[in-house]
Amino acid sequence: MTTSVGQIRKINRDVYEVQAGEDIVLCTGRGVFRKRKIHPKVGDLVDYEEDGDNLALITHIHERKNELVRPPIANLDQVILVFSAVEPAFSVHLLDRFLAVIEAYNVEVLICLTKTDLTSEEELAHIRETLQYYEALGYTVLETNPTEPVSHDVMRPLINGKISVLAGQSGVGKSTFLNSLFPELDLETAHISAALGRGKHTTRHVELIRIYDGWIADSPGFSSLDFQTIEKEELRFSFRDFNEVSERCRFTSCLHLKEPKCAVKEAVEAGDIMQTRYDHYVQFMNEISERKPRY
Ligand SMILES: Nc1nc2c(ncn2[C@@H]2O[C@H](COP(=O)(O)OP(=O)(O)O)[C@@H](O)[C@H]2O)c(=O)[nH]1
Ligand SMILES: [Mg+2]
Ligand SMILES: [Zn+2]
Repeated sequence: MTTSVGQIRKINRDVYEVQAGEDIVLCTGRGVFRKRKIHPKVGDLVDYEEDGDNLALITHIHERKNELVRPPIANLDQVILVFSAVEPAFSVHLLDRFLAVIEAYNVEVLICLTKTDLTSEEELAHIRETLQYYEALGYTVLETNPTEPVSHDVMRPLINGKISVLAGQSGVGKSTFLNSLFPELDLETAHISAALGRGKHTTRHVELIRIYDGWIADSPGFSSLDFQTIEKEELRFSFRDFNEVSERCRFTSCLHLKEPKCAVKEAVEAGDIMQTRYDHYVQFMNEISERKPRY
């Protein structure tokens, strides 16, 4: 029996679709996985053995670079954060919340602004000004709507060679964005009223879709994040704009809260760090302080 290597792209109950070169091999997991509560995830690199007419058998899961719990994805390279200009309104609070958590995962971030066709020039100019601050921090920012999709020349290099996941509130236009690039995907899109209804999005189903030379998950379950697994010391490094400045704080362990001679607070006052960024940072720090211990 020969062992081959592939990557899980889709899971249907106990059957794993493993991509091996151009082929898709249907596999089951070793019985021992269940006993040891090992759950292969989409994105996992696996060893599998083929056995004639039977389903192939996954025998080993390679060490993961990282993993998300919800949605369950392993070896993620990039998160595409989708925000709509309106319906729902653009939220810089949610943007900071996503970024703070994602920075801890050490994956790339793309920020995508949708529904630019539904907003006034004035409102759009205001959102653009905010997003320019984030662009200056090194985040790539894109704008899209169905009549002005992002060009393939721009998207291709951002997707190639990576596993990406779309994240953002229901109704912001994640599926519409993918459809605008690849109409043949024909992903289901929803009106806001329906999209906000509970129950519809409780599905656990995650599938990696091949686009260009990369993989993307149009995730239903990644709309908000909490700080359950992040410590204050980590959150401190999740704000890119604070890092260099913080070298000038009086205390090397400064959390930029009540400490004296804090260079970050000085930079906020001088207008070099966005006030809302700092306010959100303090709020997230408080959430971590107040969270209940987990057992
Ligand atoms: N006018 C306009 N409508 C959009 C745009 N993006 C999404 N929509 C609409 O917003 C609703 C929700 O979009 P959908 O892609 O299902 O959002 P998802 O829940 O994030 O996947 C649908 O009715 C879409 O037609 C956009 O850029 N412009
Ligand atoms: Mg969708
Ligand atoms: Zn400080």
